[in-house]
Amino acid sequence: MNPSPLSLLQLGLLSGITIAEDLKLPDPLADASGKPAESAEAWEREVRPLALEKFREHVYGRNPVGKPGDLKWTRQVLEVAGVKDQVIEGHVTFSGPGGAGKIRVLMVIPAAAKGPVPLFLLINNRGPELADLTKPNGFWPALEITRRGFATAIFQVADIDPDKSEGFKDGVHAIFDTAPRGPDAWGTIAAWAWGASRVIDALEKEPTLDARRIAVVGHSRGGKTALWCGAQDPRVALVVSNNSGCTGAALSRRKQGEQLADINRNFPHWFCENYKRYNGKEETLPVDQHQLVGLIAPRLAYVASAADDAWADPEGEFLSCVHAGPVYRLHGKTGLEAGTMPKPGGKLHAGSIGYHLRPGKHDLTLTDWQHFMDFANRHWR
Ligand code: GTR
Repeated sequence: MNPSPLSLLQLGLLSGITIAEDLKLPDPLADASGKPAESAEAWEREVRPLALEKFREHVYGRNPVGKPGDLKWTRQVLEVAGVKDQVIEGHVTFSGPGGAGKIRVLMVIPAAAKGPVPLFLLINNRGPELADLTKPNGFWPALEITRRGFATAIFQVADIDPDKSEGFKDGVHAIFDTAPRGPDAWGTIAAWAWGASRVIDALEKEPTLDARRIAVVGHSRGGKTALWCGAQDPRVALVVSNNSGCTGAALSRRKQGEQLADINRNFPHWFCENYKRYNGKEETLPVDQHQLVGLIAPRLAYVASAADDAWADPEGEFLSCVHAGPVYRLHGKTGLEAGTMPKPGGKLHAGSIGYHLRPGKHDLTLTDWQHFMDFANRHWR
């Protein structure tokens, strides 16, 4: 990776220049009056609700519903040829004014599990064939995850909202959007994040799982979803963002790789209408993405970049982790262990924010998963 002159300047923070001065990032500790919170309690009371509101209003949109009153989880054990682990197929069902919804979940629990096991829940934004346990793949290496002692589950984003711009006529929008949609109505990423929380509603009751050690993992658009889910849902103990890029972990104000005008043009359904007002005017956004990582504090956050993934701006993803640090430190935690971006192949696993830079292109691979599991082992065991 050859950093541009601009990013070298921004990485000048490593030699004492702070990027906050270069990019004028919003202070992740500031309350409504602009004063930094002085304790974790004050931050939780004054800053967290405010930051969540800003992300709802200007970026992801507002959900019209929380946990539906009639949410149900039905499941059965499946026999899969050649798989010794316990395989469970279940459905989360719910309804709203516009009809009923159903999310299929496939879960694998290590055969050797002796007590409640931690879970890696993958938000699958690719094809359902990746959930076929008879065809091992790096995107969801289920049997490698169970071999290392974790349970894992997967669901398809399309079960919540198909990934297309059709005027919000299908998926959970058709079920729950009654009033005409306002400029802050939820987009598709918010809908997926809501769906991930509904899967957690179901899985937190599974007796073989440890509900205090649930990791939510997403790649790219799924990574944006994992971050927004974890920012809002305190049951997520570890949020994993893989190559999430623009409106995921990458700082918008850097305007490197994919920018707001690109994402809002190509994916007009992902975010709320208000977000389009900031196309080309990233510096006027009331928030930036380091605050999203900060909203995960004091829980564990993990950001993974790929060295050849310039579209996702690896440096911008790394710098969000750096600038979420003050929120972690206020909570008595180390954010990233160091402010220096690792070289390709390098990782930072000691702090409550983990990071690695995988050599290669935009993808979710077994190498990424090995890092996620190493990080979880280090902090959970
Ligand atoms: C790209 C998009 C990115 C990222 C990616 C993906 O086309 O520009 O923001 O989400 O798709 O999901 O793979």
